[in-house]
Amino acid sequence: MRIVVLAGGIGGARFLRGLKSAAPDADITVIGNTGDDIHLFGLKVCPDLDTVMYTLGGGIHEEQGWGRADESFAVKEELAAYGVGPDWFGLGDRDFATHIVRTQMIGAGYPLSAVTEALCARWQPGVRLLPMSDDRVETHVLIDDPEAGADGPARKAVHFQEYWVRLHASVPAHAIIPVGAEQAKPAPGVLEAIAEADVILFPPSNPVVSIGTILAVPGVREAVAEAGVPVIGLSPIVGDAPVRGMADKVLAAVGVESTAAAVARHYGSGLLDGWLVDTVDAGAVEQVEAAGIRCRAVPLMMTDVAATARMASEALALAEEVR
Ligand code: GDP
Ligand code: FO1
Ligand code: CA
Repeated sequence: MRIVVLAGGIGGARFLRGLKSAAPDADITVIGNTGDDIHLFGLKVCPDLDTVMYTLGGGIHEEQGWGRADESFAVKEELAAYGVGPDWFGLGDRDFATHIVRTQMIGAGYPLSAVTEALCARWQPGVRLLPMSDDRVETHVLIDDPEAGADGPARKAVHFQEYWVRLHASVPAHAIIPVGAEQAKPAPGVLEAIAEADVILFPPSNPVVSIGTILAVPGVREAVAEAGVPVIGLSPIVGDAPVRGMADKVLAAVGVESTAAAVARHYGSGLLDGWLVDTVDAGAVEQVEAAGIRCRAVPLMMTDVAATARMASEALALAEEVR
């Protein structure tokens, strides 16, 4: 069975670990979000691609969910001693090596998709990991500008990582802008994988800045909608709040309530055939089905690989039900 998964970072990566366990013989292609990517110290950092690669390859910092296990921070300390920032983004020494290799290969002319394949040759994630695009797409967030003068614009755009990591999404987001998305082309293999899939899954990734950004690459949303195979999503919202992180802040920016039903309606029946909500949200099933999306309530907490594998099995079972 060929499974395509549109994935962000931690939510996507942890789900994929369960999916691999539930469907060990499946051919899994992951289309990864690159809107979180940021250039720091002259290096290209791809947080979501790396989170998937390290998690499936056994190199992830388990508790943190991003970055490398057994990390040290000598380079970060030395940069700080030079007064060279930003100091709010924690790049570890082991992680730096990944960004150096990536940046060097890109400088030599390799597209990000080829670089990702080369990095995965080391990590052997057991899935085909494709960036959504080889073109630069950078998510920016429109916020109030506390330093705005009386005549200037009252708002400013900051990089997603600045909003998320430096500001902890503590100020309202007025808009989410995937800069460059309109001009971006899907990376080689992306549209082909979607067209050849037997099932397409939306893991419990951020609906706006992870899956939303992937769908913003021209051609991807259309390819998913027209693939003619079941498209099944799992809610990242449980009990009217994100399980982890600040997805509620970016959902508010696009006018979507932080409920499992509202996220399903946001994707819509034109895209989604099935939606899994957590058992605490069983009351949402009827609302989701009223929107034309088949819905089931099952435990959706990825507490360990076995529990996550059961979630993946439920998603695949729902796919057969709607097929
Ligand atoms: P990010 O790029 O690291 O933010 O990761 P993703 O976009 O892939 O996923 C983030 C989402 O994962 C958050 O909105 C969380 O609510 C969701 N999430 C994290 N852990 C769990 C879990 O155990 N169950 C469910 N249902 N969602 C989860
Ligand atoms: N997230 C943080 O909250 N703080 C950090 O210092 C941080 C550093 C970092 C370095 C490499 C990397 O691949 C990811 C990193 N993340 C960090 C996570 C990253 O910002 C994620 O994109 C967001 O958590 C949401 O997707
Ligand atoms: Ca992300």
